[in-house]
Amino acid sequence: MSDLTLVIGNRNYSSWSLRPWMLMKHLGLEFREVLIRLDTADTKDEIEKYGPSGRVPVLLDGELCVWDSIAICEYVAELAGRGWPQDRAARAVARSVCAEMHSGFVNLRMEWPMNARARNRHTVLTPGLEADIDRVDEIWNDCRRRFGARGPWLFGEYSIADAMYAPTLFRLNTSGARISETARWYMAAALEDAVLQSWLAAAKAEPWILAGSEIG
Ligand SMILES: N[C@@H](CCC(=O)N[C@@H](CS)C(=O)NCC(=O)O)C(=O)O
Repeated sequence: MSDLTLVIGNRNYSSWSLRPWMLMKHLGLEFREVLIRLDTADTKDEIEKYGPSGRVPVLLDGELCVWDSIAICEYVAELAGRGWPQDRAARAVARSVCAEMHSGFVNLRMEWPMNARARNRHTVLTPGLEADIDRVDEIWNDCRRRFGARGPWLFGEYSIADAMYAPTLFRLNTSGARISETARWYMAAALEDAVLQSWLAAAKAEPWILAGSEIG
């Protein structure tokens, strides 16, 4: 039996927290949530009560501590017995696009920080930002075309890849990114997802403002 607690940051701004939270909800796992406000004098001390990296998300399963979004996604997928595509080739591509998101997209991350409830933001499109958006578009097209036949998600059924790209949905939506028709279709369907909508509703109810993420 698992005894799961997911430690997250502000729902409106914490893109890394959103990823395992989305996956765990989609996998139907029950868990408690602990929310730690980011960017306060106590943030580091509060996070250190739960995990060693000074960052959220952190997952506690009884005595076990798992930190870093991708490690948490892997762990809960093992608990649930699903989360990656079943086909080996599809799974390898899913792992590739997850690794690329986890290690890259620096311009997208810095220039369009996640601000889930914000709309109609306008910023200068730098070449680096444009390249990141184009690459996301290319990934979504490729996954949908090759692996998406069995459902609306990147690999048909919901997978870790959709969770890893969930903050990108908010980022592109906030700033009205121009993307291809296939990417728009995926994004529209994924934004309507009830699980994502429940995160957004909670984000909208948060009173806290992080000035550094209020861009555009
Ligand atoms: N590589 C980590 C990144 C986690 C991360 O940067 N989390 C941010 C919130 S989204 C954080 O904890 N910031 C705390 C701080 O900067 O004090 C992961 O994938 O989980």
